[in-house]
Amino acid sequence: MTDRAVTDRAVGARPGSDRAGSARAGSARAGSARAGSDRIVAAEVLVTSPGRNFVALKIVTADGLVGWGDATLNGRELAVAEYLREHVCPILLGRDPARIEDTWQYLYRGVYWRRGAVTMAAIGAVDLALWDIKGKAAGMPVSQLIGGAVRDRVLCYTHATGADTAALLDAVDATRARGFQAIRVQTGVPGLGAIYGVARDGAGYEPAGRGVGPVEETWDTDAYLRHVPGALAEVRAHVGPELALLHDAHHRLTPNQAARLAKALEPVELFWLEDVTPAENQEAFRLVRQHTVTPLAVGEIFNTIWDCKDLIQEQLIDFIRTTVVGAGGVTHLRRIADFAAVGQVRTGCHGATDLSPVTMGAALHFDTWVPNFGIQEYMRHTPETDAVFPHAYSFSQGLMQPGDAPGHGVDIDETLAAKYPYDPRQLPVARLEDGTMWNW
Ligand code: CS2
Ligand code: MG
Repeated sequence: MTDRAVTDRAVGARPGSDRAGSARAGSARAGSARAGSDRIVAAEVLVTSPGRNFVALKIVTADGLVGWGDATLNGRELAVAEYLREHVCPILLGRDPARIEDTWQYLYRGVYWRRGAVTMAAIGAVDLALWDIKGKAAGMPVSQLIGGAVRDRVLCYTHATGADTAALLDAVDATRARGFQAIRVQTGVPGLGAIYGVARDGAGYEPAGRGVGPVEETWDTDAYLRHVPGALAEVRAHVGPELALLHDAHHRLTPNQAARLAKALEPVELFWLEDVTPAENQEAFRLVRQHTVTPLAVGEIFNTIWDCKDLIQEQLIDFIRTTVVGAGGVTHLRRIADFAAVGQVRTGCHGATDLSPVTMGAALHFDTWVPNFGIQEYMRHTPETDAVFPHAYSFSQGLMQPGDAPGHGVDIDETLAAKYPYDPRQLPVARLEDGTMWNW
């Protein structure tokens, strides 16, 4: 274990110590966090790498309750870890853990530099830890606290990938045999080498690789557009009409190319087509929407309701992909979901392996509650990760359920976590054949 491995810096104090006392005085001056009886007495950041890097936040209360949050930002993990350690953990001390909304507003409005992936992942981690504590204090799962489940189990999808169509069909068959009723299908493209989203050599899909710099891949949108509609039509013919099929274009297309692809894929009857075009330019979705009825999903890289606003208001999308860690926790994701319901947009939380089991547990509580639920992404973590993060959630026959443990139901074995020190990893980059940097 290195000193980076675990509990890098415990910012905290025992009840009654000077530090806790002065932090309480600070809260009192702000007139904010004095109502409840409990207080936050420690906030620690833990970085562990059981197969890939995860950042976790542990909040401890004077009553001895422990809450866990996920703060993992794939490929930029230590930025969030430092943000929490230096800027957030010290100001949590002495606050009332029950006042989740006030803490959310304090961290969001208080910083002045609002939004952004790093800030919102840090706020998300605090929020998840506080909901976990509230659940443990009440002896209730998070889904109960936010209004109670409207469904016991939720539909989830996983990924099947193949370097060519034959390999993809085999992968789809194997995935169905595991019980999945919804499958995201990604295929290699003739003439191109390894591409993002397609697992290499049948290995488990993990986008972050080791090495000094990122892996460089070559991308050719015309080759992709020539190949994908036919390949996905073969998958549909192979599986029949009922299996839900999804596809992720990973922000690579121009608006016109995106519209052409979505239109060409209409006969495949996708559950959704994801990230057809970079969503920084949200007007692009107007062009895509005008030309197709293929359902559109976007939002795994969105951080706040402001990123989703126009797309929902103008009904340019069908599914919103934000999840708890990326978008400021359960507190903020609820707002996004309620706003999405106005436009009959359904949820489809991001659930790749770079989101820790803490996010999965909290997302599943949210999923069982949210009225406008669509689907949940689920990629199995490695057995090492599952051992570090014992959890109450489970998968069976294509459905997941969060379990009924108090809080979000995900714990961390700190002794085991300490055996997996931080392991620098890089996400790949893509270039066009002439060397131009492209979206991956
Ligand atoms: C993907 C993710 O799950 C998805 O839909 O887009 O693999 C995403 O690229 C990674 O989570 C990035 O960290
Ligand atoms: Mg995606």
